[in-house]
Amino acid sequence: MRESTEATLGRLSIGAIDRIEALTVRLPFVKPFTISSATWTCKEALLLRIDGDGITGWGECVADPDPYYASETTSTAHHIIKDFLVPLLDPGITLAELERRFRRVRGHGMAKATIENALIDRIAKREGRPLHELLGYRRRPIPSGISIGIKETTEELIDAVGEAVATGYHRVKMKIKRGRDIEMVSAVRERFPDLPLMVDANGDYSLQDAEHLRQLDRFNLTMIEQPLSYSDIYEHSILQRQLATPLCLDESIHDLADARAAIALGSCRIINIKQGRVGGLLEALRIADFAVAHDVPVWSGGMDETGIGRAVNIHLQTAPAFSIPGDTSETRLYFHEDIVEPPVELDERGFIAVPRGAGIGVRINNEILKKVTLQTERLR
Ligand code: OSB
Ligand code: MG
Repeated sequence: MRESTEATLGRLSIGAIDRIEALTVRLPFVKPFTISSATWTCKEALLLRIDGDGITGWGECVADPDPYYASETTSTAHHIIKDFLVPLLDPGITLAELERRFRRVRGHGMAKATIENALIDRIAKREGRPLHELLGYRRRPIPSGISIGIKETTEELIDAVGEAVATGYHRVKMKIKRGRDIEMVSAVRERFPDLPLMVDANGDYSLQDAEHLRQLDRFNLTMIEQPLSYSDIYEHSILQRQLATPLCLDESIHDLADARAAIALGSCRIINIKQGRVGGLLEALRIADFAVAHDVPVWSGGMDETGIGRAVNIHLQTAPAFSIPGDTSETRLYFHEDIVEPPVELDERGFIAVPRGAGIGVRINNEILKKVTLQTERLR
């Protein structure tokens, strides 16, 4: 993050806090989503609502109910938020002070991001400014990419890719795993020779698979995301030296220190930044600026968020450092009905318009929210 941005944001006061509420919601997916380590049929998420001076801020935790993508879960996030992070919130402290206090809590970036997001939404609404403007960036159309899960058959996969291309997505990511890789990538590449295409293994391979993974080099992929373990940085540096295709790290990057280590070791040539994974918007911007200064481009990943988290990711991508289309796709791919309005839609050229309202700039549909809420708990 530019020093001026860091200072400006750091000085903002979190303001009044009258009430904090945690909600657990469950939204059925339009279709199941499969990665190498999990299949999800619905989005179960922890939401945080922070009220103060009549202004409401919303934050969405990107953790899943299970630890199959990351070690944090909705339950661990709820625990950490309720018992360790909320007690650190004093009205009127600055965002810089908030981050300083949060550092005592080791890890739990997803839990921290939930609170940070809700507070920043509330601050932006208080100032009557859209989130991207508060972060210091101008509106721009956001190019959209799509992440396609592992399919039962090659035909299903080709259909999904074809639909994505017809809709206008700027690049397609396909999930792979051991035994469901070369053949499927080959089929997609043959059918779509010029498509910007990448793969994401969610850590399914080991270094012993290096020779096997080298076969991917012939498909002109823009990158291979997280081929090795969710926690590894070192072995990716060995693998990267054996592959022509750029590696991209997702799971392994929890904060700026991880990004520095990965870049210094040559573990990746691209980074997938999920603000909800790295502790929030401020750390995401620090990683983005550090990476870009070291010639490592970044893009914004997604966690199948509801419209709350999706809106945050859209605002973040106005930062010029985000130079590659992200995993922010149209709402209709995930949900029949979402808890916010309006839904994310692509224009005829495959771009997303940044919401214009104050804060995250989308409205909560209370009727739908009520319908999908499993549990509500007052934390303050
Ligand atoms: O690895 O990027 C990933 C979804 C859930 C968990 C992990 C990942 C993903 C995606 C989908 O790829 C991103 C999205 O469409 O929001
Ligand atoms: Mg990924």
